[in-house]
Amino acid sequence: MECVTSLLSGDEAVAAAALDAGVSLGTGYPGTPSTEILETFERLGGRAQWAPNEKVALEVGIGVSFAGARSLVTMKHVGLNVAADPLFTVAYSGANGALVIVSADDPGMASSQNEQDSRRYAASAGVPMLEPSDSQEAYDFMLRAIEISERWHVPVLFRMTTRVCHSKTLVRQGVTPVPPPREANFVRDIPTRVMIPAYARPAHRNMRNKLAQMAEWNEQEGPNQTIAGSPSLGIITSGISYQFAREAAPEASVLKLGMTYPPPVETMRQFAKSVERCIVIEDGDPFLVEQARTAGIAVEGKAEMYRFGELNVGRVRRILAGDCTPEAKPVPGKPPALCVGCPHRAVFTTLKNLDLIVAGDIGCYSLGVMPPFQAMDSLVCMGASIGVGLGMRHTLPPEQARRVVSVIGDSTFVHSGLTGLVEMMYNTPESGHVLIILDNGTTAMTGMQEHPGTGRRLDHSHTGKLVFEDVARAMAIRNVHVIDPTKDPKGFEDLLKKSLEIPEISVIIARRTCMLAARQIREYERCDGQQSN
Ligand SMILES: Cc1ncc(C[n+]2csc(CCOP(=O)(O)OP(=O)(O)O)c2C)c(N)n1
Ligand code: SF4
Repeated sequence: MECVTSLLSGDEAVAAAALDAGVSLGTGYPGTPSTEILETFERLGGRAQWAPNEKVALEVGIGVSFAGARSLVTMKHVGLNVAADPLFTVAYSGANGALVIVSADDPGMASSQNEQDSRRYAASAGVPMLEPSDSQEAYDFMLRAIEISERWHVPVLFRMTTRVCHSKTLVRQGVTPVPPPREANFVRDIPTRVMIPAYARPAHRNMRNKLAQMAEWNEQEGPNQTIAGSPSLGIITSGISYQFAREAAPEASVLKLGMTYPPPVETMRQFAKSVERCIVIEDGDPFLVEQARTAGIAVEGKAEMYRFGELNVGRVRRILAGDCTPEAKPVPGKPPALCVGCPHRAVFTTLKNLDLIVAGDIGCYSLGVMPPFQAMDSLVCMGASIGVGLGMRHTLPPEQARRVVSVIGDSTFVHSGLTGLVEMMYNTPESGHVLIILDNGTTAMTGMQEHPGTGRRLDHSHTGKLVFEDVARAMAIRNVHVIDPTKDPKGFEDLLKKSLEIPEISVIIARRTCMLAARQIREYERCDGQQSN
């Protein structure tokens, strides 16, 4: 492989490493800040596809790995919750070809509904975790992750954070030779891959043994680095926090951990002993602090107030100084708003005018909560609008129950609304229920990705299409309507009122293409020779 140096974001570096390592299939579900990994992988010539959701993406990745080929699965941190079920069991069955799962965390919630720390999943599922701190490490560690996965036959978690995903640094490719991937080939191995209790019990023990071996390897050869400095201050850190710590205290001795689970406890102990004061600088949860203290290593951690939001150089200086005085409030930016001409506007105008109780969901349309609409009463996680709406319908007094509607985007409906619709059909509230699917023909919020409802693949080529009205009718739902609320606001209002009056379930598909995506979609359709809807 030729050596090249280029300026890459962390996401691009992961994609480049996956390509250089011969990853056979990249699969995932969009989510900021991870989305660009698969888009880049496809652009570079890799085989990449969007799954309906993260659970399916991981399951496909597991299948690729069981077939002996290399797979990359990408998602944002909350996606790991959706993929947690297969994750915890593939931790037992293990991988054959490399299985690397990127989970991109969003400390500070630039574009997320929570700031959970993916490192907890590594410890909880018993899966090794690597954490790059810049694009070069994103590239190098991805190659390491593939090596670890195939050496111990384990899935590997790869934690990135917003700044590592999106910042660009120089990356030198092609320096480390990568063992070539094996040909995909099915070899039967029932006790390893069929996790009935009889096989899962020894598999759990085997997984713990492998973790112990990996911990030992991490001590000796792991991607960790000690930077000698003043003996009076030692900093244990990982990921992007390393960059902040270096700038905040250039004189300090630093232990930068690249593999944070299983942690190299003895290396941490020796390092802590070598300095007068040892402090852990990490974003998110006090994960490394807890790992160190559990092993009896005396380290300082950050004060609780620094658990919230992203770290930066200034905040790290404050942590080092033990400064717990209130921080200056960031200058408020312009509040986000739906685009002028956005098709969601007509829907939220009607929801507000009718003063409905709106169980909402996640997407551009979450902005329906902002003025001038303020027409969203709940937002929990992708797909939750339907269940939450049904729960309210089941229990509110009848005059309130009849005002409840669930509102969900098209990509979100495919991701995790389908089973909610089954619940709606199966456990119908006495007053019925109304679901509005906002079909703007794209996954707008994360940058216009395709999904099964668009009928186009990740590379925008034509494929099978999930037709929402057909799905609803196939579930024996009688009241299924398709309308463009922007074109016919009065018709939409009348339809909604009528649907709320009857004690039955109704699905209203509010269909109009996202204004920003419309031109591009017309172009894809022209190429496909298809008719625009
Ligand atoms: C489990 C999970 N995966 C991914 C995301 C990131 N995300 C938030 S909403 C969304 C989809 C939005 O698309 P759609 O429902 O079509 O609404 P639109 O933005 O087009 O209005 C995605 C991918 C998330 N919040 N949670
Ligand atoms: S990107 Fe599209 S869906 Fe999102 S606010 Fe703008 S017009 Fe609406």
